[in-house]
Amino acid sequence: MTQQTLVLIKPDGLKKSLTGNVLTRLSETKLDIVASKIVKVSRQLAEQHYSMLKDKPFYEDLLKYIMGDYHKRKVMALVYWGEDAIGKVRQICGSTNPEEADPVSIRGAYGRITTKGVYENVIHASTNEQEAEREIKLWFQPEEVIVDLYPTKTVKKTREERAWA
Ligand code: IDP
Ligand code: MG
Repeated sequence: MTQQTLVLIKPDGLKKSLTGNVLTRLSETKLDIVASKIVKVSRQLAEQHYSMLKDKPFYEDLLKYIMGDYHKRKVMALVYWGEDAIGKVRQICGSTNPEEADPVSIRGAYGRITTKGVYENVIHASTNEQEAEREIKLWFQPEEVIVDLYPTKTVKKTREERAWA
């Protein structure tokens, strides 16, 4: 089944110069990258991305983590696309808890738990198709993705935009 999945290289991954390593590991999947960008994560985007976890005790620290308060204020966002994309990417990521993750997985190899209890696990990947759709639509606009993943509509935008001078 052809699927798409959202991948984020989190601020700890960028701070530790792990981008190349992570992308190399993900290339084992032979999936296509169909979108990518560097994002400065706002509080609003962080809250929307982790809305399902808002009742967890680690929620505030998680927001700070993904916004880059502890590392660099940026994440790399990508969409991977192809056969069984969701499972293939999750497999290489490893378990959520980096101490329990397979040592050769990305999280097992590069993740850590901070003394504050935050799981700094380097990478985010969608867990199912519903989550992938919600997350891809949150992080990317249709024109930023080079294939048609979901139905679109034409809207007239009137707000002023910044352009190269
Ligand atoms: P996932 O990233 O493997 O899908 P989720 O349960 O969706 O795991 O949690 C999102 C993120 O929240 C994790 O990647 C991790 O950074 C953080 N997190 C999850 N559970 C815990 C926890 O028990 N303690 C601290 N941080 C956690
Ligand atoms: Mg999750």
